[in-house]
Amino acid sequence: MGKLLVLTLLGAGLALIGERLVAIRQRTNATREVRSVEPRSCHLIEGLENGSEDIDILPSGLAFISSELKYPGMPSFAPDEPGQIFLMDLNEQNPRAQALNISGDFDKASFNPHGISTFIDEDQTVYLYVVNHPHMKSTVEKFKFEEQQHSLVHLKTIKHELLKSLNDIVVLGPEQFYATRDHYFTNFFLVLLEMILDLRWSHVVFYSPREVKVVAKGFSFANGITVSLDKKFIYTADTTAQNIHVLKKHENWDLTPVKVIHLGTLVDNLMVDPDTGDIWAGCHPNGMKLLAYNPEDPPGSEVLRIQNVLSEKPKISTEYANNGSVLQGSTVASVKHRKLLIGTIFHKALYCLL
Ligand SMILES: [Ca+2]
Ligand SMILES: [Ca+2]
Repeated sequence: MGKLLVLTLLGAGLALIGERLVAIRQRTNATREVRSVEPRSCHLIEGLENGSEDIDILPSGLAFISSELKYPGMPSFAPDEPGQIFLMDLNEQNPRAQALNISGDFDKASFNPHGISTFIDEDQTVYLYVVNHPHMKSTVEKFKFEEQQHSLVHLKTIKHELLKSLNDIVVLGPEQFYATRDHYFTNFFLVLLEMILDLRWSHVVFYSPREVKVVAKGFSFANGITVSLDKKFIYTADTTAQNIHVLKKHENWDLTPVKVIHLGTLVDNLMVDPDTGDIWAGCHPNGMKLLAYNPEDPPGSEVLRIQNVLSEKPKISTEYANNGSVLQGSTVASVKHRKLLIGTIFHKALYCLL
């Protein structure tokens, strides 16, 4: 009886592991290859060699780029260098990326910038909010942008019990933002377990100085977050569920589900085209190639555009795709007047004319 029980338990255990492995391979598109798609003209951006995870473009055409992210489980080609924020002026004929100076009471050595979001106040002051992972923890840093000085002045660090394992942020008021928590756990091994079991404990948090609350939950891996042009809807990417959630924003900042757009690729950051309202999504066509990085068979890049987001049948098109020979691990695609910037977790960045 004892042996039979051991055998039964062993069999059940192996079956469960097998089932989980199959599920992970499906969630990460482990067998998928991409075919190249390239806009009219693209070139790599000089000076951005070690990641450009998130990119936010101001109405004036100035683009902020977060660079050199260190994220558990992901490769980093510049592990000893602190992160930086770069600026590019898309009004220039040949825009160049230049690192911004950071001033104020701020520990630059542990700067590890991830998702970013800009906010323009009524008096036209530009603020940049940055998800930071100093020593692999999560904070939100608020900076004031000083264009003449080409610098960011650090104003404050925001920390909260609910603001853990942060990924991206969208700022919608002088002190109000939504942020995605990509995992419930913060310990790497527990995160791994959370992913393997697909617990769906990832969520979206609302922050204001008065109130902090969870406003949307049940995500496998909540990642990019942004807002519609009319500010009525929030778009959130669920990476390993391979979809985008459209959520309605209410007066009290609560969010309610409207619909889910399935993309069949591992969606990372989302940006909205200021001219059309289309969503541009930086995606990972094959997540397994990211997790098990092999320079001989690198992870590729993919950018999708979603038109007529609120209609019954949104139109989804591939605007850029590459097998990793040019660009690896794309996270974001930011557009402004037919100019496109594509960023990556740890690799290069691309500038294209559409
Ligand atoms: Ca962002
Ligand atoms: Ca992200």
